[in-house]
Amino acid sequence: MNPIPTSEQRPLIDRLTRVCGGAYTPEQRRKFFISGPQWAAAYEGQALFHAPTRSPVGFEEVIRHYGELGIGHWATHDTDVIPADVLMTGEQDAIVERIDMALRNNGVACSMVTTETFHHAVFAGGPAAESPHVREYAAARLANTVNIGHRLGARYAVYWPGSLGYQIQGAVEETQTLRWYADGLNAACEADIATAAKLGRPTLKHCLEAKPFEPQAEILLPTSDAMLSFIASGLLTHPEMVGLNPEYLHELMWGCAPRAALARAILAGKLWHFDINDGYRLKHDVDIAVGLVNPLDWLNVLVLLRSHGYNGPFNLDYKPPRTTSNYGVFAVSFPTAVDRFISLWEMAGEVLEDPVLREATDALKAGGVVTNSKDVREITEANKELLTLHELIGHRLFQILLGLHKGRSYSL
Ligand code: 3MF
Ligand code: MG
Ligand code: MG
Repeated sequence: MNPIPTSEQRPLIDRLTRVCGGAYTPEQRRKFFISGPQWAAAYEGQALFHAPTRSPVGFEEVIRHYGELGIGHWATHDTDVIPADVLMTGEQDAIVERIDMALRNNGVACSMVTTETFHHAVFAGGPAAESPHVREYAAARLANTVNIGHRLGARYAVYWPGSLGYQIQGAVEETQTLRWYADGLNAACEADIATAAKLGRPTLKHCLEAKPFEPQAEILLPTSDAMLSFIASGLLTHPEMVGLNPEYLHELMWGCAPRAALARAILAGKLWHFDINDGYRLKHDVDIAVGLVNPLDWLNVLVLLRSHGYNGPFNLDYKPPRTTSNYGVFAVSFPTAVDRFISLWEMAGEVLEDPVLREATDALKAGGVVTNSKDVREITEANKELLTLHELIGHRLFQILLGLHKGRSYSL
């Protein structure tokens, strides 16, 4: 092939994307509670060892693209859209007005707001640092974000306490830090209750998001399970207002089965929000788009969520790779991520209806014939053949993932 001139590269991307087929329409995409974060679309490709590869993109452009693509919801950190030094000033109000206008003009709703308590130098010691001034400032930031959320019509607030931990052992007393962290959340809930009452709106759902490593060396609440125990610890004044925003990759990173973490959150009644992405076990937070690494696991995750009637947001918290251009972010990255998610969701529906899977699981639950329930040998023998169905179930899920249950199209 000859070298491709720059002017022909976008048409090539567009043509090959069309050839891939299988795209859903914006109207179909809008039927799902899918949210696109400001920070995902605006990510410029920078990291500790990486210079940016894309140019900055503001919220007006992101919201316009989301509207066109059929991503019906938008989420943001406070500082993604409001520079830290004008937060809580009149300038903030003017920006929030512009956001509201952009959302209305593009038929996009704000689903979630979140406070950045990990990036700015003021949070070098974390959001629950020793200094009472830092903690007071953090609490004011959380309350301010809650108010922005109400102003924009959000129903969720998310908290990723990224820097709640330490680099240097012994420098932080864990119980004290966790108490201080709870004070911040309590202040956010109190502010929410007051604002919601004033506006006649329901209070927000406050969702904690865990990540096992990064950006601190040691993390005080590294997993969704740790957060469940924190919610139940007695430190929160409104535990009923606080639930979870698990992130698929964050659970995978520590070696967990994400589906099992989600199951525990469902049993606790705390699965309220879900960050969807993909990546690898025991690696750093690569934030690859949903389904590109573990599609079979993702199918199983969505079967669990569909069968339990999960109706919260699916938040596209991934990072378009550094190799994707500004153009590619909206031409390829977001539409394909959304469409893989919807394909997997549809397949999860097929799994739940599939006659082979249904009969196999029913048979396993029926078990074999046992006459003496204390006879260990008889019980073992009675179920021995049936248990082969576990492997057959795996095969059938693979067939559904690849569409092979409808017949193979490749000719021998
Ligand atoms: C970091 C994350 C965060 C959180 C966000 C929401 C930058 O790994 O996943 O995204 O999702 O802060 O509160
Ligand atoms: Mg992540
Ligand atoms: Mg996340």
